[in-house]
Parts: sequence; structure tokens; C-alpha cells
Amino acid sequence: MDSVRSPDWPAAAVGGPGANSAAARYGASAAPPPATGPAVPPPPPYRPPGVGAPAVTRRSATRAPVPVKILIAGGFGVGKTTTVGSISEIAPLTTEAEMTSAGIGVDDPGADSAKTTTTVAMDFGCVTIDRSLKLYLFGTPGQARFGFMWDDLARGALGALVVVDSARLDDCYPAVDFFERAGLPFAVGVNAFDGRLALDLPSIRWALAIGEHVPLVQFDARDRLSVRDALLVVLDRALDRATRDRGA
Ligand SMILES: Nc1nc2c(ncn2[C@@H]2O[C@H](COP(=O)(O)OP(=O)(O)O)[C@@H](O)[C@H]2O)c(=O)[nH]1
Ligand SMILES: [Mg+2]
Repeated sequence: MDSVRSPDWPAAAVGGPGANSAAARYGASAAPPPATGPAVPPPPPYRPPGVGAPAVTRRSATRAPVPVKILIAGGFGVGKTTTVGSISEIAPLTTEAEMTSAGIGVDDPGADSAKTTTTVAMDFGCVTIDRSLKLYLFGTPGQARFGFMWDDLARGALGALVVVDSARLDDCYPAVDFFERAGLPFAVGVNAFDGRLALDLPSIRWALAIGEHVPLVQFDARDRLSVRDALLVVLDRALDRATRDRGA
């Protein structure tokens, strides 16, 4: 699977191999010590930034991206597994099981759905947004009977994308309620099956009874860039919340 990289991700270290030298990273002079003359004291041992050394203001080119946990939630058959699979740069971990006749009348994927499997634990994938940020995506199982797992999956998450099928809005109420109660920032992504919505976005916002502060976007769960844009909206919302909380 292709990896997703933001346009500013360099193909090679900026400035060539020399740019990743110790001198380039720590700002030390690249000039060699004089061969003769008075003895030069050995340089002080390297300390990580912030431990008794002047802070390095520029993010090191070698520092790992900040990991951020995001949940992909929503009702049954709305496109959560598809969303994680479209964008993950690793082969997504899925826990799909064949749907059997025992589920008839219990799990309703919608009249036109070709769905033959269902997520029984979770989906997992990850994507590097840029050199400073890596998202770890956890897709929840959709059915209400798996609700007991949501608390565990939500632990440590920064935000959530609630995926919605505009033709089956009632399936996503439990997810919206859960995140509102948990106080976790979330955005609602309406998966436009075949590019069509059964209702326009303002009607969906009204039907879901979500406030104006909750972002509502249309996206395509099968399209990597569309999923990326929806996730950026979640991040924006999470950042907004974090900034407000810090100011309070
Ligand atoms: N036509 C179309 N099918 C989709 C779209 N998103 C998901 N599907 C299909 O809908 C079914 C349910 O998707 P899935 O990701 O398993 O839903 P989940 O239960 O929320 O994980 C699968 O057969 C998908 O291939 C979409 O945007 N358009
Ligand atoms: Mg699934």
C-alpha cells in the first residue's frame, strides 16, 4: 500500500547527507580542531535538550513524530473499516468475521449493502501526516452490543471521527452520545456512498442535534485524500479544544 506523505515531506534529507551530520543537527562548528597549539579541553558530553543544556529550538530532523490516537467510530456498515484501510500506511489490522444467518434482523447493513463481514474487535492502522505527527487509528466495532469496548478504546485518544451513512442516521446516535458524554472532541464525517447523500449537511446536523462547534464534513471512505482531510478536521477540533482548555 502507498504511504501517505504530506507534500512537504522530503524524499531525502534536506540538503543531502551532510545535513544530517552532528554538526548540522547540534550546530557545532564543522571546523576540525587545530593540530598544534595549547591543549583544547574535551567538549562537554551531549545532553538531551532540556537537561541542563540550552534548549534546541529547531525540531531535530531525527526526532520521531508525535503519536496521536484517533478513534474511527459510527454505526454498523457505515464505512469505518474502509476508512482505516484507505489511509493506513501499514496493512491495517482488521478483525473481520463472516456475517452469519444468526445476525439477520440483528445487524442491518442497509438494503443495498454488499457487506458480508463485520468487525468483531477493532480496526487498527496508522498514517504519517507530516514529519511531526503520526496518527494511530482505532476503528471501533459498530454494533451497540460492543459498546463495552468503547471506554477502553477511547482511553488516551485525542479525538474521534464519527462516520455516518446519511441514509441510516439513527445508527450513529450511540457514537455521538458517547463522545459528547465522554467530552472527547469529535467531528462527524458523512460517508457519501457513491458520491450521494440522502440528506443535505444542514439537515444531517439538525437530525443529529449536534452543536455548531462540532465539525460536519462530507467525505468518501474509499478515498485516501478525502479520509486524510476528514482526519485533519478532527485534529483541528482537538487542537481547538486543547487551546481552549489551556486558556481556561
Ligand atoms: N459504494 C460504497 N461502498 C462503501 C463505501 N464505504 C464503504 N463501503 C462498503 O460498505 C460496506 C461496509 O463498509 P465497512 O467499512 O465494512 O463498514 P463498517 O461496518 O463501518 O466497518 C463494505 O462492503 C464497503 O465496501 C462508499 O463510500 N461507497
Ligand atoms: Mg468494520
